[in-house]
Amino acid sequence: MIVLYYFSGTKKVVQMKKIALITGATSGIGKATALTLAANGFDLIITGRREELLDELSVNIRSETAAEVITLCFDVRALNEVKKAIESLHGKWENIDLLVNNAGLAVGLEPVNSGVIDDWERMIDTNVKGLLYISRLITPGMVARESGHIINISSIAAHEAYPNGAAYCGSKSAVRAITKAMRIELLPFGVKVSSISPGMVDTEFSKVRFKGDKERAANVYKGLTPLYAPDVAEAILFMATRPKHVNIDEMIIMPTDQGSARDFRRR
Ligand code: NDP
Ligand code: 8X3
Repeated sequence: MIVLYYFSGTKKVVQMKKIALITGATSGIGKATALTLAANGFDLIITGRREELLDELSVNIRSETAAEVITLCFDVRALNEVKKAIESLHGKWENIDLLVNNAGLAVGLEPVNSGVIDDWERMIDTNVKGLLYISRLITPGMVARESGHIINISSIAAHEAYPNGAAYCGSKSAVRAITKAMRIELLPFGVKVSSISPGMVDTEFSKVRFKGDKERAANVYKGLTPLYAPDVAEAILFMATRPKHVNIDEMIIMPTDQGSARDFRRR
């Protein structure tokens, strides 16, 4: 909010639009969150590795909403790329109000005795280190302004470890622990930190987990109704629009057809 005083003595309060930076906005939950936040008054910085999808999304957002949007193309695992991208922000775009740490993935589904080490590195580097890199670069501004909100996308896998998912479950448990530590670290500065843990969401997630095997990916959602990305985006919008004195620390959101990480109602 800024307050303008005119020579006439009148005072005008101008509500500035909030700025949200969303990682992993090229697909799934991140893309739906971008569309939802844009439709609800946020200006956006959308990020991801696939530049053409970022460009496509920014065109859609501009044509469908009044939101201003800029794109930043980088890999969250590459600290130098993350730094360059965040340092390229100028003017109002430096003042990020909401950071949605969403970029992430599962790769492979194997037990620890035969798992692929490169898969583990991709998950830990993206889901854990990438989230920390972005947070390291964006939180100083929030601390200086004594305001801001970070929403980390965790998973039901952080709450219930399952077999063949040691690295993914571990990475999402790390996100949950990081969220709690960050909340306490940023408490003196009035910066909110939340996490949301979805169950099964039908996105590109399973295609990535099964390394492009479309049939195996489709089987995950067979016979049940999973969550869809806009369901999670709406929950993120709810978290992001609570009054200043309210923080949703943690939210678990599941499909009605899913009772736990491993229990499903399939018909
Ligand atoms: P998608 O695969 O549809 O989207 C993942 C997004 O992350 C893409 O935009 C991708 O963009 C981005 N991304 C992945 N790796 C990188 C990287 N190295 N650098 C930058 N961006 C990256 O999956 P979801 O939308 O489902 O996943 C979003 C988040 O939700 C993840 O953190 C996931 O773990 C979590 N989640 C998903 C659930 C599900 O069942 N789908 C359930 C619980 C949590 P690009 O490829 O363009 O870089
Ligand atoms: C994605 C959901 O159950 O495959 O985080 O871990 S699950």
